[in-house]
Amino acid sequence: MSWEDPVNAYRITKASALQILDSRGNPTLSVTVELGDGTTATAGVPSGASTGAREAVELRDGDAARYGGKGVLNAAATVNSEIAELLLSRTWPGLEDIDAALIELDGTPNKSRLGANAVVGVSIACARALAAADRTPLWRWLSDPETELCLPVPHFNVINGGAHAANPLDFQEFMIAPLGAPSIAEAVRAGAEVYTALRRELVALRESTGLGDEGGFAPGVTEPEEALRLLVAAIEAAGYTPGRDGVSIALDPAANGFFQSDGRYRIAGEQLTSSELISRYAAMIERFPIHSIEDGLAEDDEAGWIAMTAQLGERIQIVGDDIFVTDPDAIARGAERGIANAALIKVNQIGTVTQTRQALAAARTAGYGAMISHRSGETCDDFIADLAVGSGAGQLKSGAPARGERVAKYNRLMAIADANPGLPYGAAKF
Ligand code: 2PG
Ligand code: MG
Repeated sequence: MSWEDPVNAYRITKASALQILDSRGNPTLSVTVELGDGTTATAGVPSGASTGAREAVELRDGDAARYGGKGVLNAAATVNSEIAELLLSRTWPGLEDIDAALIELDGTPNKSRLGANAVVGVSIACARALAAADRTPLWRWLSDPETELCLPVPHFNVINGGAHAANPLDFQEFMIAPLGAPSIAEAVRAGAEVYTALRRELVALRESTGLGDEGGFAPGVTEPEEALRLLVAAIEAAGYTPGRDGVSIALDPAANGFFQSDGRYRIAGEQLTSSELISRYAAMIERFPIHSIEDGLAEDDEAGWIAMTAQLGERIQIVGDDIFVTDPDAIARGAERGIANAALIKVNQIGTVTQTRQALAAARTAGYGAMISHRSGETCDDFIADLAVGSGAGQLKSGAPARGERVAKYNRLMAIADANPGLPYGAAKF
C-alpha cells in the first residue's frame, strides 16, 4: 500500500508517549505507535529556542518545581488518553487521514490545545510505522512523484551565537556547505575536516572551543565578519577551496533575536536600520563565499524582506524561517509579495508530516528552494534525513558534524546513500 493508493487501511493498536530529555537537557516527548501487524515505531520530538511568533504551540507543564516549568507530562498524558483513543477508534487509509483527524481533534489553528509537541510526535511515529508496514524505506515512502530524489547538501553549523550560545556573537549560525563535493560521504568528510581545522585555529588563537547548542564552536568573537574570516581560514587549512566549487558558507543570523522595538537591528553594539543591514549583507557577500542567508531580517520587517530579496535574491538564496514557520499559506503569500526565494522546513513548526509536505509543495509551486532543518533542541531521531531525501529538497541543516543528536541525521544520509548508489548528491540545486 503506497501513499497515493490507500486500498487497505492501517489499524493502530497502541499509541503512547513518554517524557525523555532532549540535547539541551530539557524534557521532550518520545512517542511510540504499534500497528495491527505488530509493526512498532518511535519518534523523538525536537524543540526550538529561537522560535517564530506564529509557530505551532509546544505545550509545557508550567510547573516551576519540575524542570523549571518545562516538563511535558501533560502533553504525554494527552497522547496516552485522548489521542490514543482517536487513533485506536478506527482504521486509517493513510497518514493524511491521521494528520487531518489530529488537527480536527485539536480544534485550534496552532495546535495549542493538544500541543504541537504531542501532535508532531504522533505524526512522525505514524509515518515511520506506516512506511515500515509497507516495507518501504521511509525516504522513498515520503517521496513525491513530482520531485527528483537526491541526497541533500549538508549545511554544518560550525560557529554558534545568538540564542544558541552565551558568546557575544549576535548572528546565530555560521554554516559550511560542501557544494563542490562529489557525494554525501565526501561532503560529510569535508564538513568534519573543516570543523577539526576550525578547532585547531581556535586553539592557536587561545579562543574557547566550547560548543553552542547545535555543536558548533562558540568563540568570544563579536563581529560576524570575524567569524566569517575564521571560517574561510578553516576551509583553506583543511585543504578545500572556499566557494561554490568547494566548501561554501551559509548564514542564519536569526534576526528576530537582535531586532529592537524601535525597528532597528543591534549588531555588536551598533544600531542598524533595515537597509543598512541589507547593505552589510551585500558587503559580506562581496568579501566572503556566501551562497545563502536565512532570517537575515526579523519576521515583522516585511518591507525589509521585500527589499533584501529584490537586492540580493539574484545572487544568493534567501531563506525564510521565522517569517514562514513551515506554513504552506505563509509561503504562498510571501512568494506573491516577493519575500525570500526559499523556505526553511521544520516539521514541528507546523506540527504534522502532512502539512510539512504541503509546505514543501507550496515552496515548489512558488519556484522557491527548500532547506529541511533540525531544531536547536534535538533527540537522536533521524526522520528529517529521510524527509530531506524523499522531498528532493537538496539541502539539510542539522548542526555541526559533531554530537550524537546532530550526526544521527548525517549518518543516516550516508547509510541511505550506501544502500542506494543511484541516488545523486543534490549540489545541482544551487
Ligand atoms: C533555526 C533553528 C535551527 P531553533 O533558527 O533555524 O537551527 O533554531 O531550533 O532554536 O529555532
Ligand atoms: Mg533559522
